[in-house]
Parts: sequence; C-alpha cells; structure tokens
Amino acid sequence: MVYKKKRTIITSPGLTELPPLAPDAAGLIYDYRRYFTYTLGQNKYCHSVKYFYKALALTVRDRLMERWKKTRYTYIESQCKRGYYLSLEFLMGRTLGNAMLNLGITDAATQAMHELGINLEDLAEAEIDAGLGNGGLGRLAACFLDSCATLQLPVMGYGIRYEYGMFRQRIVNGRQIEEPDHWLRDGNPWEQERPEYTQRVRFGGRSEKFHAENGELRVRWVDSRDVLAVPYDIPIPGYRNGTVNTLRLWKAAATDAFDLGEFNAGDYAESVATKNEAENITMVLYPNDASENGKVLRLRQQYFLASASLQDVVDRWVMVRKGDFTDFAAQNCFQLNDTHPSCAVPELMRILMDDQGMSWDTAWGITCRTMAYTNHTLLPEALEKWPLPLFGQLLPRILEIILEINARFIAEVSSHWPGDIDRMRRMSIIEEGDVPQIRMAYLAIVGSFSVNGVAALHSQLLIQGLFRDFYELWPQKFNNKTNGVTPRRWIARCNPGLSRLVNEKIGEGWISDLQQISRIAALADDREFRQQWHDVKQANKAQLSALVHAKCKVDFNPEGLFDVQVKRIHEYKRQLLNILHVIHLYDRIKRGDTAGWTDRCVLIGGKAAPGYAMAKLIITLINNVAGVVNADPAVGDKLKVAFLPNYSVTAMEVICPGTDLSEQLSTAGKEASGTGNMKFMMNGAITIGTLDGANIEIREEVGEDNFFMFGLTSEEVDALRGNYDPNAVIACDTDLQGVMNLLRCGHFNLFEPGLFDPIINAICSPHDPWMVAADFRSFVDAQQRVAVAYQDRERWIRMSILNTACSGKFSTDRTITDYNNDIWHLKPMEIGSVEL
Ligand code: 7LS
Repeated sequence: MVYKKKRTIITSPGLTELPPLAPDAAGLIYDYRRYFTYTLGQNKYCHSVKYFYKALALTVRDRLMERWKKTRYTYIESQCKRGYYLSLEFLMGRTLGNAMLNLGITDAATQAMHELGINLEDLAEAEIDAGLGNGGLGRLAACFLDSCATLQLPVMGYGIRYEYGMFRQRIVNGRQIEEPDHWLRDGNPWEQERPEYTQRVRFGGRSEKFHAENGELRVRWVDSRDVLAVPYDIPIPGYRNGTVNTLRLWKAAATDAFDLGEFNAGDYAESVATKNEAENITMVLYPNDASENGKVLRLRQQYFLASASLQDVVDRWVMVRKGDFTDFAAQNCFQLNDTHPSCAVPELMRILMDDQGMSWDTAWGITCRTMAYTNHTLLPEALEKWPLPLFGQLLPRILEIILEINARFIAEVSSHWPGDIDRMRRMSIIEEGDVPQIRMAYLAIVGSFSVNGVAALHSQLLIQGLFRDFYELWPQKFNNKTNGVTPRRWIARCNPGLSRLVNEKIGEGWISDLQQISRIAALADDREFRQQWHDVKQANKAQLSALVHAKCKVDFNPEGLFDVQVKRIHEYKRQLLNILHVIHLYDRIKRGDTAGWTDRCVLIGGKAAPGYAMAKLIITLINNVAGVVNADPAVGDKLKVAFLPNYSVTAMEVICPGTDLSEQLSTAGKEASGTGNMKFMMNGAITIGTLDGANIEIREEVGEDNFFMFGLTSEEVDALRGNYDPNAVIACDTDLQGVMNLLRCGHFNLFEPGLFDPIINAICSPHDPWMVAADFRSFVDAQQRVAVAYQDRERWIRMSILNTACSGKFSTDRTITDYNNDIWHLKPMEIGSVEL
C-alpha cells in the first residue's frame, strides 16, 4: 500500500508483566501519593482540586490497564467475530466514578481518600464532562458501550475526538448564551494516543481509471488533499468482569508534508493555514440535533470518521488474516448510529475494490452483509441529504460509488415493479430537483442487512410511512430495538441511597441483571419499606434543591412535588405545553382558586441549537415566567419555577434521583423513543406523558394506574392535520383563555412588548405541527390527577416503588442482548489469563 508505513514490533524479554496492582485502600494510597508527588509535582500546599482529581484518575487508570490489554489480546487471539459502533457522538459525561464502580473499588477509594483527608465526591466534581454529543443519540451510544463491556461482547466504539464538545449554556437576561467547551484544557487522563495506528483520509481531487499490473481495469483517487486521522483510545470497563473494551476517537492532523510545495515557494503562512484546514475537521461538535444540514465541514467529519474507522478495521484484518477476505462479512459487523456515519457503505466498497483489488460483486456481497443501520428520528428536518455537487467536489470517488450503487438498486426496483417509474423516483438514493440531493437514509438502507427503529411505535411508523417502499421490497431487513439506559450510571452510580436500600432487600444482582429489580414490587405494600423509600427520595430532593439554589438562586422546598422536564429544547418536545400549564397554575393562584392545592417546584432545563430562534425564545419565556412567579409574594411555596442552565449528563445524575414527576410531553409520533423517560422511571419518578416513543412501553410495563397519560394518539394527530382549529379550542376553554390573555397582555415581557408574539402566533396557527393547544385540556386534567395523587403520600410512594420495580426492560443490557441476538451474533468472551 502506498500510504501505509511499516510498523516495527520490538520484543523485549525485560518487559514482562508486573504483578497486579493492589485494589485495596493501602494500594490506592501508595499509588496516589506517588502520582501526586512525582508525576504532578505537588505537595501539601496544593490548592487546586484538579491535582487531587488527576492523581486519583491516574491511580484508577492503572487498574484498568492490565484488563484492557488482556481484553485486546483475548479478542485478537481468539479471532472472534467483532462489532463496531460507528457514531458521530459519544456523550460520555464523567469517567472516574463509573470506572471505580465497574472495577469495584469505590469503597476502597472512599476510604483511601478519607485517610488522606480528602472527600472523594468533592474530588470527583473536578472532572469535566466529556460532552461529545448533543443529546439522546449520543448518550445512547455511551450507555451501549457500558452494556457491551458488561455483557463481555467484543464491540469497539468509533467516534471523533472533538476539541470542543457541546457548548456551555449561560442564561443572561433570560436568553441563552453559548460558550465554547474546551474540555481538554487540563488534559484528559482517560485517553491514550496511539499514533502507530494513524490513518490517512482523502478529500478532493478526482478519480482516475488505470490498468493494474495484471491488466485489470482499476480506479484510483488522485490529486487528493489528505488528512491524517490519529486515534485516541479510551477504556470502557465492564461491570466487575475483567473486560475493558475500547472507544477509539479520531483526531485530525495535517500530513507531515502538508505543504511542501507551498513551503518551498516561501509561503509559510499559507502552508500553516492548510494545516489548520486539516485540523479543523475535528475542532468542534455541531450543536444541532436536527436540521442545519448541508455544512461541508460536517460532511468532512462524517467521511473522516467512516474512512479512518473502516481502514483501521481492514488493516487489522489484513494483518491477522493475511488478506483473505472470505470470512470478513461473517466476522465483522458495523452498527451505524443514524445516517451520520453512512458514508461507511461506499467507503467499504472503495477500500475493498480500490485498495484490496476486489470486484464490485464481491465487495458488495461483503458490504451489505456487514452494515446495519439504526434510524433515530422521523422528523423530516433531521433526515440527512447532501447536495450532489458539493458531495462530488469533496468526495469524488465516493460519489462515483454511490451512483453505481443507485444504478444497480434502481434496476432491482424496476425488475420488482416493472414500469413503476413513480416508485423508482421515490426510492432513488438520488432525489431529483434543481440541485439533486443524496438521501443518506436510503443509502444506508440499501447497503445494510438490518434497519431498526428505537421503540415499538417508532419502528412501526417507519415501515408504514417513511420507509414503506423499502419495507415492501425487503421486509426481513426491518426490526425494532427499544432503547435503554445503563443501570450502572443511572441507578448504582447516581443514586447511592436508593442502591443501598435495594441492595439490603434483594442483594446486588440487579446491577447487572435489572429484571431482578422487579423483586422490590412485593415490598410496595410494606409500610416500613415505603418509609425508607420516601426518606431516600427526600434526601435526593434536598440535593437537587441545593443544585437549583446554586445554579438558579431559586428555593425549592423538598415537601413540594418536584416536576421536571430536562432535554433538548425543541418544539416537538413541547416545553411550551409545560410552561402554559405553569402559567395556568399561576393564574389559578392569582384568582384564589387554590382549594386542595399541591405545592409544586417546576424545573426545566436543556439547550437550544444556536440557530433555532423559536427554541431560544421558549427558553426566554420559561425564564421570564420563572422571574414573575418566583417574585410574587402571593405565590410563595405554592409554585416555584426554575430554568437550570447548562443541562448535562452530570446535572442529570443529580436531577433524576430527586424527581417526583417526569414530563414526557412530545406530540405523539414525533419522539422516536426518549431515554430520559427511562432514567426518571428507574429512579422512582412517575411519568406524565403522551402515547409516544418508549412512553408507551413504559406504561405497558408499569401499568396504566402508575402512569399519567394524556393527549392525542399519533393516529389522532395525523387525522386532525388539515382541519385543526386552535382558535376554536381556545374559545371553548376558559383556562386556556386565561393563559393566552396573560401572554397577550405582555405580563411576562412588560419591558419588551411583542417579544413573545411568535410563540402566541405559533399556538394559534392552524398549521402548528405540534398541536400545543389541542393537548392543553387533557394535559391540565392529567396534571390535576397528579396533584391529587401526590397528596395521598402512601399511594404516591407505592407508585414510585412500582416504577422502579418495572423498569427492568429499559436496561441497555436488554437492548444490547436484543441487538446481539438479532443482528450482531457475537459470542461473549471471558477474559481469561492470556499471556501478555
Ligand atoms: C445531529 C447535526 C445535524 C437524537 O438525539 C441529528 C443531527 C443533525 O441533523 C445536522 C447538522 C449538524 C449536526 N447533528 C445530531 C443528532 C441528530 N439526530 C437525532 C435523532 C434522534 N438526535 N435523537 C434522539 O435519539 C434518542 C436515542 O435513540 C431517542 O431516544 C430520541 O427520541 C431521539 O430524539
């Protein structure tokens, strides 16, 4: 291969394994002091908690290292089938606490730090979140990695090492301000650079035909501007099982000779600029979770990830199997996290044909038996399309391959439905128009053997709507894999009080087999257990209150109902419906309609895409309503409202244990699954929600008596479209009139008249796709049932226990087991005592 540098393997008999590191407190203290003193150069006068954190991170990392190497060698030596999770996002959050939990050294570390006069939790607070994702899709990828390692499946994550993760959000004057998240500024003790596995990724140039030495006509990609992809590996420990898998993140770097021509011509500045252009590829995570498609840098990121990762896998294959690809498809599986990495389909074709010399048919046979695609949304604005000319400029060889895939695919459609031109046009990977577009979802479907949605309703809607034609052609490709979340982070780590209580009653088995948690259901009728459950919840609410006080300067009284909605701000998620209910409660208080009142503390948090004006305006409305409500002495403890700035994985770890009521308000049919809903359920919150995404399955599991359902169904939403009349809805509902009057008279924007007009107009528009007004009545009635239920303390605690007890299905261990049984077919690998 022209590009591949030879790797020299040096064997040194002197480098045999050291004895295993002590996992007890004394061993931890010994290593900690060594790192603190010698590696970090600190002493007793150290005043920065960062050094305390770093010394412990290095100490813990050492204990992962040996297992990590063993895992790697076990996979290589056994030549087992491997899975790869390709994702533009991995929203990992903090690592230290999770690593200690999974290694089983949390107690020892707590004791060790205590002996050194340090509080472990204070120290853990110094870690900056790895925020390499926008929301649900990125966090799902992180939970999946935890479950794969816990199930001992040989799965590797591939992603991008963004220099700047998800922006930090500040609220100034009620408005969202974005600040860069330079999360790597103090270094990252969890990553290991692996320059020896650097790959080269091509951009630009053109493709050219040539005759190979054996006379075959071949294609090569020439005159390209290449970028290096340098891998950084992050260890992913399983739960107390010796497995440590790998998340490999790619950083872009300029080639060594990035600019020789320009250097020689004396244009130093130009050549450095070229270097920047290369390195910009991995500079920043795009902060959108839908739309803003068409940015060329985003396409560069996508191809960069797909190309570097596939070359890495193929290189490893060639090294071990000496270029025999017979078993490649049987031994490798790539799961595409939405269409974002779907360039993997044509890129694998390119590698197999251009680099490995295969024919089209052989390469295609391999490609479409190794790729599997997960769809995460039905929203049209999140369905990726790339303008064909732009694509061709940046990736000429890849476009050529896509066009060939499409030509052959259309021939198949035509033979299946002869003469059905309309269907061919509908199904074509290339959408016709002034500027033709490449439909990435169609490319992913055509190139994959499996296509799945992320909750039962979502998968059903996919085959009835968006992918109907494809389902008719290939019904066997389509399946559902309902999402989950990892119980390690989302119960064991974030809710130690609850974990202790559950452990006392049923042991610790639930941590790696969440179905076992159903055994606490029998205790829901035990008065003493209910009291203990309540005590845990109250302590968690006190901690959440402290967070809200620190970040929002609002006082939440833990006796009130903690009513929480945290997620990305989006119209379809209907934070607006939530705040309309808050305004209605405020209206009732002001009217003196407070008989049998339940005190409420409403918390809303989430980031808006920087270019999404309506979402930003909704944030401002929430903040302004909070300002008015909290300042009104007539309201007092009856109602408090806070907008929590900078919602993150770490914030959720405090929020979900302290929540009573989980708000899942999406317009039915719009939220593919939701995963926050599952975190809340596991931590004993009760859901108020529409029949959407995984809410439906949550309600099925916990029973309708333990779930507050409201709103139109997805069929009703579709049926109403076209004759929706929100003004008539408002005219029939005095409560909604009261709310609209307060909005219209500028009660929440006295100094900025007209500020919220776009919101008022959206609610009143017959074209409102989210049908906020349509669900208002049903929502307010459901909230009233919530308020009544909360007053019956014993009933509420019982519901809370049952929600946790019935959450077993929503562990990603179940989700991943389903992926593995139906799609990947990987064998769990015990990590034995391999010779290193
Ligand atoms: C994105 C971009 C985009 C989710 O979290 C779309 C985009 C873009 O369209 C365009 C330009 C630049 C950057 N970044 C990042 C993510 C997404 N799409 C989605 C789709 C679904 N992001 N989801 C959520 O996934 C969860 C896990 O399955 C579901 O529980 C949740 O219902 C869904 O909304």
